[in-house]
Amino acid sequence: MSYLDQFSLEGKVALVTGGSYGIGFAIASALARAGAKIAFNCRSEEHLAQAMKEYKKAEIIAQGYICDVTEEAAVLALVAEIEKTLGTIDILVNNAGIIKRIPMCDMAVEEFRQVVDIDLVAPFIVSKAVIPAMIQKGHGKIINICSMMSELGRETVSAYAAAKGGLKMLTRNICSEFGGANIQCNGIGPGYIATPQTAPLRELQSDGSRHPFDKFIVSKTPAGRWGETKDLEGPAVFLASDASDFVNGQILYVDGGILAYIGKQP
Ligand code: NAP
Ligand code: GCO
Ligand code: CA
Repeated sequence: MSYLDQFSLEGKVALVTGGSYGIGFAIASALARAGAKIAFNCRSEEHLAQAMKEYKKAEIIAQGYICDVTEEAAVLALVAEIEKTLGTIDILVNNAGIIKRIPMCDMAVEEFRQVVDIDLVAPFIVSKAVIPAMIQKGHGKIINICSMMSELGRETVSAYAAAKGGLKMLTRNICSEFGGANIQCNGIGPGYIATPQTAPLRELQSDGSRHPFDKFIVSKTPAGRWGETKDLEGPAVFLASDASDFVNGQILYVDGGILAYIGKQP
């Protein structure tokens, strides 16, 4: 037994929601490299096909499914299919999420509801679908992908911040309700990570200069840079592995120091 065996995911089955690109793809790839068998889902056939090519290129065997995480019947069918083909799910990463950047008083209720549906209600739906088998098995790991907006607000992201703040508390509640069944539920709170979701915040201006928000975030980050999806890989393997068996209900912020920093003097 090597000391590092506690980080191994050999023999484990992981479901990563929204694993077709971005943070979900990176986390699924990391869990696979640590030994887990991977299942992921997304909504778009095109994204699924592209993701399967990318996983193959990375020499990762992943099973991909079309499933909208807000549809409970589809989620239950997905979990049953994974249990049939790969085995019961040991590790769930609730990663699928969207953001709408709209000033609150201009935001339609339906738009607010859609963000909360995907970013908060869906982690409840998927967690509820996998927990009974985790209890049966005597162990389980749930990792909820939270956000800086689990702690901070900013203009135009009211629905997203409400959902991610709720996801922080859902994480703590799953810990409280199922810690006794040896289920550890923790969150990862990424800082500002370069993915399609944040691409609008990094778009070059018409004069070729950097987006003001890009400059703002780099000044607010002690690391002095945007995060990359690979920055989340080690934290995800840690929280998915035996190495974190006594860590429960925590949000691990992987933010380059943003939450600790008042910001560079102008
Ligand atoms: P992204 O690039 O937009 O990817 C989102 C993923 O979720 C895609 O695979 C998307 O695939 C899938 N998805 C969206 N809605 C879905 C639904 N209803 N059902 C199933 N799959 C769905 O986002 P990201 O930047 O990688 O972010 C991933 C997670 O990290 C999100 O929860 C986000 O809030 C969180 N986060 C991101 C950052 C950041 O800076 N990027 C920071 C903190 C937290 P389809 O479109 O094909 O469904
Ligand atoms: C935004 C960004 C953020 C990031 C992330 C930060 O518009 O402020 O999209 O919300 O996605 O959640 O942790
Ligand atoms: Ca364990």
